[in-house]
Amino acid sequence: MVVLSQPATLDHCSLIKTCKPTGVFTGIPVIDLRDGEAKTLIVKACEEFGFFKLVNHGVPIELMTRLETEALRFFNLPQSEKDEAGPPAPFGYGNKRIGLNGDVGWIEYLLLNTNPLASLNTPENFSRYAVKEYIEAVKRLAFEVLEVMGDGLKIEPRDALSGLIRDEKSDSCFRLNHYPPCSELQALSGRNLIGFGEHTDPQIISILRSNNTSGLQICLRDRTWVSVPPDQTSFIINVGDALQVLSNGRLRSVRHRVLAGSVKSRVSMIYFGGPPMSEKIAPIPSLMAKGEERLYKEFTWWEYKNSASKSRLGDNRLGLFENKTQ
Ligand code: GA4
Repeated sequence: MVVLSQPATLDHCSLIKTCKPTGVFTGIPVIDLRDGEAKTLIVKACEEFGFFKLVNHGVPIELMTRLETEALRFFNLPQSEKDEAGPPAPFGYGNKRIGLNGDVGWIEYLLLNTNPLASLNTPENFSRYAVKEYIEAVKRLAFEVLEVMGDGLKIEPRDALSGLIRDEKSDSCFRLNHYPPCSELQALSGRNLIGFGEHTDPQIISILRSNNTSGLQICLRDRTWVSVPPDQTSFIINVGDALQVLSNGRLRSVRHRVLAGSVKSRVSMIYFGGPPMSEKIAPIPSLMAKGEERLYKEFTWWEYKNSASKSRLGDNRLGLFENKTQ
């Protein structure tokens, strides 16, 4: 028997064998923000997949490429210089370790606090201008998407969702990820290395932009994993746990993961729009049908975050807040 020993550099990182999806999957819905039907299509996509791709979003591509170039310049610095920007507890530079409870991936990243009341914790050797400009644009987009979604859901008032992340105390953050190519992978044919392990996003909404390198996969209802092809001009938007609760499970917070590649590096930037820490999260009554059962107990965002900080990446963080019926 031949046993492949893992190269030292892959220590602690997981290798997985991915299977071809069985059913017919034609990709996540593509939605044009300027389409008159956008409100209906966004809601439908979030009910079915928890994910959609947004085009015609109005964010200039130059803002994206400028920040991508700046991110790559930073990630290509000597390790010692990058380490000066860390550790990410909870914000700063991180390398391989994700969170506080032993999760690892083939990744390095910068985690930034975007709370309007806090100062932006960009490392000294990073262009604050490029980050600020991008975050401002993507925040505005997040507000707009949540308002259009609010229209589609017929929430009163229309800004009930966007108001949660627009609040000056909103607990939102921004993540710049770098998945370097892993050359050892070529030797382990048919294997994939986990860049970022499977998880759901905690917040209300996540707005992701990546360069032209694949890697992102989402989990379908039948539990098969499907790849989301990269598109550097669009945004991939997904529902977070808090929005699943606010919509009493109607909009789905879906598991996703990122596989590392052997040739090209992947750079992604994600804005996570979350509510203020003291905000009470519970199903919104106007979104529930008469007699519909509440699937979740009310909790504050602080309570969720507190339990999330003790969780592993792949845990079901909403389990604790479910209303268990006999
Ligand atoms: C997943 C989504 C975001 O990247 C993130 C992650 C956070 C972290 O990297 O510190 C968490 C993870 C994420 C969920 C559970 C906890 C917290 C790592 C982890 C094991 C920034 C977030 O908000 O939640």
